[in-house]
Amino acid sequence: MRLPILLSATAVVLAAASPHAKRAAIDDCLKEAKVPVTARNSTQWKTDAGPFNDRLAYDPVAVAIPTTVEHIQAAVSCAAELGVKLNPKSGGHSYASFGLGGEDGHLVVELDRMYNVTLDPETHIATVQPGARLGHIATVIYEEGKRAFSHGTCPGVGVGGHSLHGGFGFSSHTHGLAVDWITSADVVLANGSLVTASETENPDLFWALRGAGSNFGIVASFRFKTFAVPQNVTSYEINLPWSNSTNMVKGWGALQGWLLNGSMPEEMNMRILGNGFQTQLQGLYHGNSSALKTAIEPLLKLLGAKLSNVKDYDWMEGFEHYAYTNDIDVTDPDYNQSETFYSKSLVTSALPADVLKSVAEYWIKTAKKVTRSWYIIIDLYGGPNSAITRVAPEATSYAFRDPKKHLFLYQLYDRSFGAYPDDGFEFLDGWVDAFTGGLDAEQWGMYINYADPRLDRAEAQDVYYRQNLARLRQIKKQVDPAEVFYYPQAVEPAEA
Ligand code: ABL
Repeated sequence: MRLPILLSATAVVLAAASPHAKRAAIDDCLKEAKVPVTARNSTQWKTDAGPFNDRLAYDPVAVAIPTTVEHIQAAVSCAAELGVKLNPKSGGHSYASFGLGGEDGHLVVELDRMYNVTLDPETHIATVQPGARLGHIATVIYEEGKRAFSHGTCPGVGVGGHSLHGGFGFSSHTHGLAVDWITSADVVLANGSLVTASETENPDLFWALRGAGSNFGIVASFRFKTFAVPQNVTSYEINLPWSNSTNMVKGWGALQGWLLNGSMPEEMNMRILGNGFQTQLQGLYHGNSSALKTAIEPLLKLLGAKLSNVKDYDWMEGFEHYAYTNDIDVTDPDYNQSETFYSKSLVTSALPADVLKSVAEYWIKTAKKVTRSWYIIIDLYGGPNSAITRVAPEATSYAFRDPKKHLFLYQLYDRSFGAYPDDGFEFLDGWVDAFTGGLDAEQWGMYINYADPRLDRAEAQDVYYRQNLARLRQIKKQVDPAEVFYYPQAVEPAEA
């Protein structure tokens, strides 16, 4: 194994070298170490080096396609030695293309050939390779043992980014974030070594991985606890009569009060979905439709609204419902979904009346007039019965666990068909300002799984990690002082 080299002679020379020389040096190193790579200009290169967000295409210096842990270690050692920045790419769904480095010239470690998932029949622990996609994991653990974990709605998203930065989905109010189910991980560090991280082994690293993982190493193997799938789940919708800002303020205020006073049962998972055509609640109840109907009745009264589209499902049908596809078990290395968009996120406390008003007015007066394909998702994230905020705020580096401060999670998403317009950004910027303008910094943050690449590095670190940033920077200094794992919003090592 190679020792950590902070700034080797080669690295110094290469830092100033032309992209072409850098490429040749990395190619040679990977070849010598027998790490499989994707040939530049091949069809496969287009898939492996292609972004999920077509707005943000980058040109990697090389793409390694490891099939073993040793390949991952060797790729990391090459990057460290040559002073090339490196990023793991699990499913490749980063909104900011951080799996590609978020800029040109990085070594991409494309993990999607490593997607094996096994379930221990006794402990119900799933061992998961780092390039497994959420739909594949869900399928295997369901088929082998009727088990589940907190996956999101998109089956093609990779386990790495999803679970190392939080991992929210339609199980999270009931069972918490994906990050909460990790029991241990084998991690390749910047010096090429392989270590185990758990509560008892390398606990600082384990803490850092569970919220800010992409900054600290490449997980080569995850171990997840799993939960028994509920026998039934029920999907449902509630159309909201929020066509003007007065109704919206009133309805949203009532919904927020209902969430805050503990009326949302643990089994319920729910979000507001708003777009150019409709505003509705959508949910997945972990239980059957008759139990749902009883549990939701008080809310319907409060909102003066009706249940619609109620569907009884088994667990995997519930996944398919919100994935809008039956194609859940995704393992194909040619998988290459993409779209063109700008997205922003928020996590906020309960909204004071003046903030509700400015947000609702922006929604009605500005958003409704934007003709691109935008949507806003507002997850009913916290509240007294949420499994997410039951975990102690300091237990993991994931920053948003305070029952008093973290009530809603938001994804704002503006998609264009064709190039995204230069004057498009102000739309979501303005909407986010309508929230944050009336909140204190401690009442809001942002979620890196919906990364906004237009934040500068200092601001990004602050809003993603808040009170946990100082400790993350200390750990970064210990395990990756030369910033081998780097992207434009990566955690900076603490100063000496
Ligand atoms: C996410 O993180 C959301 O959870 C999904 O709901 C979202 O999917 C994807 N990312 C987007 O990359 C979208 C669908 O693509 C849209 O067709 C749909 O209108 C929207 O969700 C809201 O349901």
